[in-house]
Amino acid sequence: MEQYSEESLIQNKAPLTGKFGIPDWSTVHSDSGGLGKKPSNIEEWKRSMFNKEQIAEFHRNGYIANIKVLNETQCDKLLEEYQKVMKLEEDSAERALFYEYHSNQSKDPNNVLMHALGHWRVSQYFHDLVFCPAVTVPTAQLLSNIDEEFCKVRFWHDQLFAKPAKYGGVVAWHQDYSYWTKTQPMRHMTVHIALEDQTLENGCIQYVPGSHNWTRDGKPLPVTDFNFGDMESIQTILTDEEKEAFQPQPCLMKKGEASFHHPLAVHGSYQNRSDLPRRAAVLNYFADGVKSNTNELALLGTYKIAKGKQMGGQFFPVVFDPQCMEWKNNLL
Ligand SMILES: O=C(O)CCC(=O)C(=O)O
Ligand SMILES: [Fe+2]
Repeated sequence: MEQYSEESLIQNKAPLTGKFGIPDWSTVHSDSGGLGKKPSNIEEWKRSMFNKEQIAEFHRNGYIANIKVLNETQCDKLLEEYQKVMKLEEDSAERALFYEYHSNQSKDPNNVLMHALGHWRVSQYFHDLVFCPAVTVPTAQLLSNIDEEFCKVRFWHDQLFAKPAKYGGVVAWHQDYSYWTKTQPMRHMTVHIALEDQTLENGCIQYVPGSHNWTRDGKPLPVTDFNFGDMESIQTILTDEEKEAFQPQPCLMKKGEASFHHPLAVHGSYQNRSDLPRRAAVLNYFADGVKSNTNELALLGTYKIAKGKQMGGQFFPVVFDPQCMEWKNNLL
């Protein structure tokens, strides 16, 4: 059952205490300023917009990479939070707020992948990242319909992918929407932020250009490995034509750069054999109007949204609204 109205959460400036007795940042539906000042005029907002060429590149390849979204200080603040998140005890109140938490999703000690969802609820900085204009403004452009420049965007969920030094594991080739059976239609977006430089040695993210057109009866490719551990398992379900077109492009992103990808863009990453960790912060969004496709929970620890009802409420805040007074007045 929904406890708070969206209106009250938009006004709310400090996190309310939830049932586990600690502040829950999902009760704040705006940037709290933890990562820096919000844009105060249209020129500042516009700095985050993609140009026509960038939008065309995204639609052609299914992704666009090397977009600077965070500065050094912001990355360092988030990395500090990362350290805290990695150290949380299994029975802590904080861990109870996560949607998922895998210390090593592969279970193989030589192939370690820490993967978590829901940290925006426990960390002010990860919360504020969800509302970052450098991420939300291009997302509103890329998800918009043909007849509009921007659409209203909601947050779906966040993810951390951390590969420790030397034993860091792979993320097997996948399409994100193969895992997202609980929300439709497919108007989703992923933003993958490198919190430290990504290289071939530390397992940078890689994309298969054009693979956002690969479907099966209009649906995504089936999941071949729920734990992301078997890198090449996708090959077992590709057509000969897809196998031929399977030419991954590594994205050598600098600390603070991001890639934006289509929900069907095939991507993955190899092991981290370097002497330093490789950590990424991932944000997932959908266009306002996306509906629940299940009567079950979309994410553990949230509220049920009946099948056919629009996704929204405490856990799926609006992060960009082209109709919001601030944006509209400034555009006039
Ligand atoms: O960290 C990685 O290499 C994989 C991330 C991923 O699957 C994503 O950003 O959607
Ligand atoms: Fe992914």
